[in-house]
Amino acid sequence: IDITDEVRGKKSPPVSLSSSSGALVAVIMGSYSDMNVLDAGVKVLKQFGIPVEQHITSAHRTPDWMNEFVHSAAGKGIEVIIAAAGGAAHLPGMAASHTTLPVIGVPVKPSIGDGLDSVYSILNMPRGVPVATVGVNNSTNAALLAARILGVKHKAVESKYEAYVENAKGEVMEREKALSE
Ligand code: RP5
Repeated sequence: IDITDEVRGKKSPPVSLSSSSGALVAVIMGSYSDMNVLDAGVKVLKQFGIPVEQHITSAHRTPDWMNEFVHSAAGKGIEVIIAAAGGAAHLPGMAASHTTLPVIGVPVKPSIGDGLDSVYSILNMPRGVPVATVGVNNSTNAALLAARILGVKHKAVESKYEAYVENAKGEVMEREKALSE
């Protein structure tokens, strides 16, 4: 669903956002190999007009850089962190332990297995350090959840989300209508 499309004559309202650093969402990943999984989510964020920055901040290979980036994120104007990792997927949880910003974890399917190890690594956090977890490789839902969170404060994002929901509804109903004809 392309929210930038005009659907049935309804045009998505323009989005005007700003923060001190420019980016409102930081997309961080454990490895460059996670990038292809995140492309869909980054595309959604851009369609919503949400400024985003991306970083490789491995919890295992570059723990000091991960700490440094996550600690500095809120001060730079970041409001939501999307963190993707696979296998022993510690990045989202470690990120959540270094910030009070909302962290959305994207479990990445490793080269071996179905990705459930990634899911459990991200989902089973100790009480007090929550990470919102989406489905395996589902960076689209991570981006949409980030948009919902931002929409509470940024009304332009909320309006975009409402347009997105209308478009999604319209697509289903058009297919439903075509089936019953
Ligand atoms: C994790 O290990 C990364 O998030 C990635 O999903 C997985 C494999 O990383 P590479 O060996 O491909 O760099 O840290």
